[in-house]
Amino acid sequence: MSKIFDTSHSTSIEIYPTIELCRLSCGEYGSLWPKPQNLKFSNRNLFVFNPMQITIEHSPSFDNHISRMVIDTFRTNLEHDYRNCSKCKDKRMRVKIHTESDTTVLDWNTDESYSLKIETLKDNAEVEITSKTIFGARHGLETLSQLMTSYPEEDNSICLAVIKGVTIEDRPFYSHRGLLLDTSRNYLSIATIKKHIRAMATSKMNFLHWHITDAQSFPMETPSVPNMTRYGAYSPSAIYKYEDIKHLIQYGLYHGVRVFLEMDAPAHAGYGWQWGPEAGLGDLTVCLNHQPWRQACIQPPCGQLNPSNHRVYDVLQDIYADIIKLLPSSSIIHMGGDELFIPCWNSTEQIIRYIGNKPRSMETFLDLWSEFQNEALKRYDKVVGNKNSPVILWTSHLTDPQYVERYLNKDRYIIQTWVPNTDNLPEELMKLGYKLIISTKNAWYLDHGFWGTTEYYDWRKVYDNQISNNKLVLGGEVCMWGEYVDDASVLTRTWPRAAAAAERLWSNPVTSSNQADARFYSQRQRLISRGIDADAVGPRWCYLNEG
Ligand code: CP6
Repeated sequence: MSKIFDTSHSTSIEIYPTIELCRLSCGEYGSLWPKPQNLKFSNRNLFVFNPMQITIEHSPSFDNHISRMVIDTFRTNLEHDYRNCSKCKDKRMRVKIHTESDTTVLDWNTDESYSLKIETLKDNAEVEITSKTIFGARHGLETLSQLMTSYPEEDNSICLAVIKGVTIEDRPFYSHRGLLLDTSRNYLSIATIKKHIRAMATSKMNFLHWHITDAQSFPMETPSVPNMTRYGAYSPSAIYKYEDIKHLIQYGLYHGVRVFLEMDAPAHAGYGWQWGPEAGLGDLTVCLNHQPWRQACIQPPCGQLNPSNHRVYDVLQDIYADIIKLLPSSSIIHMGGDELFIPCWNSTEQIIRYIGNKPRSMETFLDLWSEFQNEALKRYDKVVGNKNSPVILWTSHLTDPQYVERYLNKDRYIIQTWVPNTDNLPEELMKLGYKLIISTKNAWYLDHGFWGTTEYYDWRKVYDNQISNNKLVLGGEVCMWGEYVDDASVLTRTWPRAAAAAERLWSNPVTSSNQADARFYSQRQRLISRGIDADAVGPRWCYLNEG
């Protein structure tokens, strides 16, 4: 196993003790992000103690590999350097964690609630964290770390300070609090993806939607089909090795983040699939590099899978089998399903022949698309070994309210909407009983504003995007499409704006972003102190003078 904790990221930042200390105890919610559902301070004063004197006790159900890594992260996040603080040598903190279950399954049914209590008597801060699952306990530790800050003494030794008395009862409003990263348009290094995971954990986000392949490149190593990366990776070093993906999925769990993969199909598939003819399997992908669409290669069709060639399903099955071996026991997959460009299939001779004498109408092509989706699902189920693991699909013509019931089983498919918040498609799909994940196109598309004519969404717009509180809405996702970002810019583009969505999804506040300024500045500082290159929120003056 490669090294999980890399402490090299702890940049030495300037510490502003007065500001930091005020942030802990000033304002209704201190510097907590996202704000908890219930919080009561019983003593807002600060207890200064020795970072070397933190003990953590836990129930046996919290004693597994993941829990140990969770505790390690907690320690890493306490931004002090373990230099003994002389003034408060004997002041200590004792943390007790009570966790009911030792399940390591993180999905939409996982209970992430926790309660946290701090009481301070003379030389001792007693902390109690109670939760149903280790994921709830992790949130409790995250909150605890946000109730602390480093405290430099005059002799240059560094102590910690914590709020003396507080009681918190907390649980997420939405169970899906996601971020989409796209590693096909531009490759992102494993180190960058890990930073995103750490940033997500800092804001209690829990689903990383890894849009790992698209038409432009196929960087996912699939041992059963080595041709995919051989033909599809930008370069031999721009490949996610099988073991790296496995490692990242684990790394996610240590941070309370479920990593799930999307291999987009049947559109958004091109590079990686070109080897069919040479291998005697015929065309697996069609329209790749075709005029006149090539110029518009940032959008499809730069390739779509060929539904008239049933060998496509054999390859899909092999890839699915590889993916499933990577996943934790419960499988969650995203099958894409967005932006099929019918003129591509309609201009491909073998597909026209396959359709035979059926009319070349919209409905005929939707039937063909649905045939593709059903067969892909069958192959997936075959390798999973059951027929009930959830599958996510984007909204498309297949999910039009007039067709959706004909094509997609609502007990099986979860639909991810990417329409603007003025569109009532989500409402219509809920009326039909579909579960949804919301990615509001005019608020939560974090790539916007850097290309085309679209607007940039500042953190207030991200924060103030209220979504339906219907039970069928599992939650939402902010999207960082990869056309115009790579390792050099993706973190600043994503953070801290994604954290604004995190509070929307965790707390679903009735207040607006205007009431969140001071805490949002703090959260950005916190990301920086944890080694995440989060963008500046505004002039530093605001950080020093607000709230
Ligand atoms: N890539 C994929 C994309 C987009 C989608 N799917 C996208 C479409 C329109 C805009 C932004 C992104 N780049 N695979 C749509 C879900 Cl404006």
